[in-house]
Amino acid sequence: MRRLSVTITSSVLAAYPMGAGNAADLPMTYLAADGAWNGLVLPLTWGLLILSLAVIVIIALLVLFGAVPRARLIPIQDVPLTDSHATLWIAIGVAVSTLVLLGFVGWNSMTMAKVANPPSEPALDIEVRGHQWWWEFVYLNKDPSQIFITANEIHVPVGKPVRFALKTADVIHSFWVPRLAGKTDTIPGQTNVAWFEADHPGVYRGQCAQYCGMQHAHMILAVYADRPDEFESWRKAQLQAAPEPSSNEARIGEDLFIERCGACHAVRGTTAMGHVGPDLTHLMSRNTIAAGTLPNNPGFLSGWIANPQDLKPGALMPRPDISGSDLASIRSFLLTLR
Ligand code: HEC
Ligand SMILES: [Cu+2]
Repeated sequence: MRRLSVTITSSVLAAYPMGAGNAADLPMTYLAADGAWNGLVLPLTWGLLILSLAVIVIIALLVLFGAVPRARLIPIQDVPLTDSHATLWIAIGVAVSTLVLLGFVGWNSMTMAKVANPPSEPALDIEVRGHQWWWEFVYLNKDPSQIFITANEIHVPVGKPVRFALKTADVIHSFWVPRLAGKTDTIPGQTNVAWFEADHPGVYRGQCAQYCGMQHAHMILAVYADRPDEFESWRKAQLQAAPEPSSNEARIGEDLFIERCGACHAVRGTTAMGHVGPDLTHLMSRNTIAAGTLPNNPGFLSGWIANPQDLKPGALMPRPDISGSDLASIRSFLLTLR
């Protein structure tokens, strides 16, 4: 169903260029590090992986060895109940595993202590709110005029630690950007704290890592690690309110948007102030919509507004009962939100 409607919308509007790189296409791995947090944890990850593989191989070899019929089989009733030879091997086995496990407990505790806090005072504090099935990001600041909200895509300055206050609007989600840091759950009624630092400029894919309902798999996020000057100009742009629409159609679209969509979506600079769905003030600065599910271009935008349930079944945005011309006006308003 989804593929069908995607094909229809994309072929109808194939003339529009696709947004640059969908985060959903990026690989996810925790076995490579791109920043301080994962850099500190990676040796432990590999250590545990190698140990676990070694245990599997050793146990498998011992089982094989035990299963191979020996020249002289002892009838079961002749096997002594206690055998000092066997007890010795059991003692050796228990001692070796205990020592190895204790070693890992120590290594684990040391690593946890190292990543408990960022190496230096964070350059940025972001409040993350998990929603079924998208991410809301509030860029916190002591100065209220510097606070802004965005969704599903975050920009961070490269080479600087960023701290996250993790909350949820509904159920338990888990904030996970594997190349940068491990998972941290968002738990109702609680604020968890996480941090990471990106070493290289680039895009890192993240994903909700705690099953949270029907569209859990389409709860993707993207972290854009920008050079400090790029980050600063992005931040300045995000702080701006939406511009006054210049075309007539976009102006009509704005009124329709406020009336039809404003209870759930906010566009700063207008009277649309809902917070049920993503803040759309700078919608067109994002590469994807619907939490990394679709590229953000006029085609998918139309398809999404016309019937979100077709593209992301179960999403908490209802199918609006709207005429084609109203939809076109709303779309031309949305396209002004850069
Ligand atoms: C009942 C609340 C509600 C109403 C009404 C509503 N939306 Fe939404 N909208 C949502 C939610 C929730 C999402 C997030 C869906 C997801 O990704 O799972 C969303 C997502 C979107 C997105 C994608 C944003 C992004 O960055 O991913 C756009 C664009 C959008 N809505 C436009 C509209 C328009 C235009 C209207 C009016 C015709 C509208 N919405 C009406 C709740 C609503
Ligand atoms: Cu989730």
